[in-house]
Amino acid sequence: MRESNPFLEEHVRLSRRYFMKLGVAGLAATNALTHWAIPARGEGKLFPNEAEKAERFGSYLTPDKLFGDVSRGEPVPHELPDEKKQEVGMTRDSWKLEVIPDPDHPVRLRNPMTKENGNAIDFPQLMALAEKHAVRFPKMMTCLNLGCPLGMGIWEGIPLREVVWMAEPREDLRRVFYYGYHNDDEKQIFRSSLPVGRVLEDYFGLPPVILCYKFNGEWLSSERGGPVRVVVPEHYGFKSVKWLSHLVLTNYPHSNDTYAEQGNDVDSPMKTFAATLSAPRQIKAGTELALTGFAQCGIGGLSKVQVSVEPADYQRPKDDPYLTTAPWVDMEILPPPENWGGEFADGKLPMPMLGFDSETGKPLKWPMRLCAAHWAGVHPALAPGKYTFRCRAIDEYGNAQPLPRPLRKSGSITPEQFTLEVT
Ligand SMILES: Nc1nc2c(c(=O)[nH]1)N[C@H]1C(S)=C(S)[C@@H](COP(=O)(O)O)O[C@H]1N2
Ligand SMILES: [Mo]
Repeated sequence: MRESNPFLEEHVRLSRRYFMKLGVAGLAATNALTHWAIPARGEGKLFPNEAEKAERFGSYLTPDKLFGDVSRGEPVPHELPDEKKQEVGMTRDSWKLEVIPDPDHPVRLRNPMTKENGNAIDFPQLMALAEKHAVRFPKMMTCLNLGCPLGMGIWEGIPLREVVWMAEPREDLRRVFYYGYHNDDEKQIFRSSLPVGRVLEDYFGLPPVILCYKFNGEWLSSERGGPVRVVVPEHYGFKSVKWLSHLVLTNYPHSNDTYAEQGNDVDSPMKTFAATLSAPRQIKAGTELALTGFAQCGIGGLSKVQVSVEPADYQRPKDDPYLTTAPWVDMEILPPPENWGGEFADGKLPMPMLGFDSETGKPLKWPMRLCAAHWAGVHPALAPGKYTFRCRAIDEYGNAQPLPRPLRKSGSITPEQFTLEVT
């Protein structure tokens, strides 16, 4: 058994309070969370096991060192020695951002910003812009190709549009391409893109697309993409390019994201889904199931989390591929945490924060879009046998999520499902 883990305390505290209110024997289940053995990090960051997941979402915000890392490159840029980082612009002292027209699909710029002309943007200039324009907001980082989100963070930066306007675009600007340091090897480039409209305006009350330089109140670490990365609030991780070095303003009307090359859906925003953190795989007959978990509140919002338990040999009706007739039981979405975790002193968030009331420091809406929500609940006791356990979310519009997609590579598209044995 390992020592109690401070990162798990908030999830345990909230779910314990929930179970106490119900007077259920769920305490044992939530206590068990704190005694999971946490394996060495590494590969596990991409495919976390139960214990790592519990740790990643044990407090509302994920500390940097527990965050999942998806970085390409030979070598991976954040593992370069410090001297090399300094040489290639991967430190705050040496960082430069060029803003240039696309040579193949030009845009007229009055003020292209390049190292050659001596007017590329540097970190002190970015900080000067931050004094006027800095924003912060909470967002979950999720890789389109991985089931488990990489973590939940507070991202701080300046709206990308401020820098686009500085280049004084005059004509033909349709998209913004951007990429980061890639070992000066064309083949290693990791590029993403956005329509200019999304850069210049914030649709549907979304936070702006930012040039991000702080994560959970600290300078953005090299692993998270520091000194500066793009963060696109509503998108999967691949739009949030790390070690940003170039903005390319283009008249090309299509996305040319590196991620499109592997058959991914590169334009659909983050989906809503729910999953368990603590759920038995084996249980005694007559014992209620004490369950806890997290949800990703995607672009469709989140109104409910539900679980269902059906006999494993049950022949599901052929005309119900989306499981509408499964015996769904509502779970309870837990309230905002008192201690937000992450690296914030006292677990308090700095204000102002987009989506929060500055006076009270509380979120204006709960659960928050594009963020995590934690849940807990109890499923009635079962007779001995083998069962199929499922978990799903219901979005703000009443749709069960994730809704099916005819392309597997479009984010989490299958509800969580596992076998439960009752003895
Ligand atoms: N320059 C660069 N940016 C990148 C990547 C990369 O390999 N290189 N990976 C992307 C992908 S696919 C994801 S899911 C996110 C992961 O962000 P994180 O490592 O901070 O969790 O970063 C994105 N930004
Ligand atoms: Mo990703």
